[in-house]
Amino acid sequence: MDLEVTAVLFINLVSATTHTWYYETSWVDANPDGCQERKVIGFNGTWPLPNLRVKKGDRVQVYLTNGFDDRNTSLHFHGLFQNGTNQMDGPEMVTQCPIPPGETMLYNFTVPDQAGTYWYHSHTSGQYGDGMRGAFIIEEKNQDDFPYEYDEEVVLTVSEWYHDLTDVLNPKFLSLYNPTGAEPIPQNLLFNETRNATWKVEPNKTYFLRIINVGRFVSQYLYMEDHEFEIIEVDGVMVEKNTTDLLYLTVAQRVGCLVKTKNNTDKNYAFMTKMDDGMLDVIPKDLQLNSTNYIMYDEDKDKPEQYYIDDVEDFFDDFYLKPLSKEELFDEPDNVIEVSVQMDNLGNGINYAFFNNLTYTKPKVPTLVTAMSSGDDANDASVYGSNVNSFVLQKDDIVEIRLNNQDTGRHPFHLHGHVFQLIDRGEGIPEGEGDPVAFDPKNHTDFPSHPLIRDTVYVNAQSYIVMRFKADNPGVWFFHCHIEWHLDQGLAIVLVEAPLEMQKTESQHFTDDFIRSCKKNGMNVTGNAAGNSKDYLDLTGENVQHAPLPAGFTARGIVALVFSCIAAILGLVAITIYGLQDIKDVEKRVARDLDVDITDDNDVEEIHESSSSDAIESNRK
Ligand SMILES: *[C@@H]1O[C@H](CO)[C@@H](O)[C@H](O)[C@H]1NC(C)=O
Ligand SMILES: *[C@@H]1O[C@H](CO)[C@@H](O)[C@H](O)[C@H]1NC(C)=O
Ligand SMILES: *[C@@H]1O[C@H](CO)[C@@H](O)[C@H](O)[C@H]1NC(C)=O
Ligand SMILES: *[C@@H]1O[C@H](CO)[C@@H](O)[C@H](O)[C@H]1NC(C)=O
Ligand SMILES: *[C@@H]1O[C@H](CO)[C@@H](O)[C@H](O)[C@H]1NC(C)=O
Ligand SMILES: *[C@@H]1O[C@H](CO)[C@@H](O)[C@H](O)[C@H]1NC(C)=O
Ligand SMILES: *[C@@H]1O[C@H](CO)[C@@H](O)[C@H](O)[C@H]1NC(C)=O
Ligand SMILES: *[C@@H]1O[C@H](CO)[C@@H](O)[C@H](O)[C@H]1NC(C)=O
Ligand SMILES: *[C@@H]1O[C@H](CO)[C@@H](O)[C@H](O)[C@H]1NC(C)=O
Ligand SMILES: *[C@@H]1O[C@H](CO)[C@@H](O)[C@H](O)[C@H]1NC(C)=O
Ligand SMILES: *[C@@H]1O[C@H](CO)[C@@H](O)[C@H](O)[C@H]1NC(C)=O
Ligand SMILES: *[C@@H]1O[C@H](CO)[C@@H](O)[C@H](O)[C@H]1NC(C)=O
Ligand SMILES: [Cu+2]
Repeated sequence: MDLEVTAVLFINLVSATTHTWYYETSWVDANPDGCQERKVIGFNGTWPLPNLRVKKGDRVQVYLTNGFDDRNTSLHFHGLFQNGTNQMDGPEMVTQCPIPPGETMLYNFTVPDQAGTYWYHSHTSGQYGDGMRGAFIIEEKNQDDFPYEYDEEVVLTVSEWYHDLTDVLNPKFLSLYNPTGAEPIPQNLLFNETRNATWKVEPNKTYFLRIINVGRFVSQYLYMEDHEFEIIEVDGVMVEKNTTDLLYLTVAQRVGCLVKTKNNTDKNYAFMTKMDDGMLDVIPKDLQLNSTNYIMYDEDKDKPEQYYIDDVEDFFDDFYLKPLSKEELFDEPDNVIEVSVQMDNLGNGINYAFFNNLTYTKPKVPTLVTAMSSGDDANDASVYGSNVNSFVLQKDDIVEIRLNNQDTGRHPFHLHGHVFQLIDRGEGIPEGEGDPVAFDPKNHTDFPSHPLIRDTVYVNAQSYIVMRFKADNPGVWFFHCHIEWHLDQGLAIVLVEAPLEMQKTESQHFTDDFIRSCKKNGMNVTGNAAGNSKDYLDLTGENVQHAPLPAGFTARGIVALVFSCIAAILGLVAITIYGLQDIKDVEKRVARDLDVDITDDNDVEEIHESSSSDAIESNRK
């Protein structure tokens, strides 16, 4: 299926391959869970997308053509450093303008110092949840450099799956009628983009299993009947072997494990995946949380039944993994970024996610454009806008991020362009069992001398994580919750690292493709967050978040109000996002009753905040 154009270059006896791939996005019909056919995003009319494979040091050239006629796209290579090629990182409005319909963008970069299990996905709202995702594997240049022995390598992606498209789910989710921010409930779990899957194995072998959670929401537990996982890699970082029978993988995390097969083919075994149902706001009766797949030794023998374990809460805690690099704990930080996470409603009634009271709001030009064009002002965080939540870092600073989670859910955070040391992680405090606990720099357990290193970590409910990294990769790097719903709610900050270094570096200057995408979007390739390139300190006209709720008005108040309105109209007693099938119509009718100005195309973003909050106020009187 891959038409790969390969050129081998010999430079001073060092060989590096250039891989060139051409892909065009399009809608494809698929039925991955065997329960419902739907549209998914394919490349060149095919889905699932290919697993891409390169070697350390190789050059990658992916020509991505936007084959849609009504929407933008983008492509992110998750976990890659993009050292010197920040514009190839992918997130739209952070490091590039979105690729408009009909346009092509060349993603052109090398992978000089990374090897391991990575993946690629669209960084345009919701698209990867609609299937635009695949594995990206970087092998060692010489197999001898790989620190463990194995017989065969196997890639395995897991994810949760929805029968509805993002186009249907997102407007319901980010809606005045979903004031608690309940995330859509998935219908199934996928295993290698299908269900009831078979992994054919041979006896007496050691497999290197590269597992990637390519989902958009739920973490998964993985466990096998009578087989163990020997963890050797997390997120591209090799670690000392540690054995477990129960893995926990948040979305975007990867784990590389050795799995030793039995010495006979007497029977087949179950390979289970289970949703972290603690993340679901409601659990529909017919939702299967456990999913059975098959480790197949002999196809003539019976398929295994579901395999049960006592307790999933006792999963392997990655905090204790020891990187083989033996990298020591970084010194005391030069720069401490302290952020707290909350979810709350703004004046339009919609539930947003906040870092330090700011919900990420896209600037008018990509933040990288501002960093490259603002000269010395690039060191002044204000040019990136008051609602982008940017932090400027200086070259080679040791940076510490202290993240205090005031929300009652667990969240997986990802930093682009780096791996980081996870130096502390507090225990979770379940909802109703106490107040959130923040990291206390004056009173904490000793940091590990050789901490865990990876690119995606979870923070527990109402608790904290502390991370350190060295700012040795000039660029604009997104730091965000990898739950796509939460990113759409604005759970992101932007780190602007050594912008003056970037301005001086030839390879960071924009390619023709980059400039063309911006022009086609009507965006300049200079300017501050407001698009102003005359006075970078003048942010007049920048995008900002909606006004706060009127004083004294709470989410609970909105729930009561909205539910009673809906109940009044439809005669329903209770309603959850799951089952809100006819929201489009309901919305219009409720809006009319509330006297909310809702546009005909039903775009909730276009509700005028003044009129909607006025409407709420007047209804309360
Ligand atoms: C994808 O389609 C384009 C034309 O749209 C073609 O040039 C390219 O070779 C195809 N790529 C693959 C991998 O088949
Ligand atoms: C998996 O098994 C379930 C239950 O038997 C069935 O409904 C579904 O269609 C199967 N899916 C696939 C992809 O085989
Ligand atoms: C990719 O980037 C390299 C390094 O800048 C450059 O030499 C090469 O020409 C680029 N590839 C294409 C197809 O433009
Ligand atoms: C998953 O799919 C990939 C690509 O089709 C395949 O190479 C791999 O063997 C599959 N993994 C398992 C565990 O079956
Ligand atoms: C096969 O494995 C079992 C369990 O590990 C062991 O007890 C047995 O001795 C092994 N048999 C052979 C022939 O190696
Ligand atoms: C597995 O290896 C053991 C020990 O080498 C051998 O006795 C046994 O026959 C092998 N099993 C199979 C199914 O090949
Ligand atoms: C799902 O798996 C867990 C752990 O094995 C088990 O306790 C539970 O009963 C299973 N649920 C169903 C519906 O099979
Ligand atoms: C393995 O993990 C356990 C905790 O799960 C930890 O106590 C131990 O130090 C780890 N050992 C290695 C070598 O990673
Ligand atoms: C966020 O807002 C609350 C309430 O207005 C205030 O107490 C807190 O200091 C603010 N936090 C930050 C980091 O600005
Ligand atoms: C330090 O933290 C521990 C455990 O979190 C707590 O029990 C103790 O009261 C704290 N001590 C001070 C002085 O805050
Ligand atoms: C980026 O490259 C520079 C040198 O070219 C190196 O010092 C630095 O460690 C690299 N950063 C990362 C994150 O790989
Ligand atoms: C682009 O820049 C020009 C000149 O600074 C300005 O007149 C124009 O309004 C800008 N366009 C946008 C879309 O910001
Ligand atoms: Cu989250």
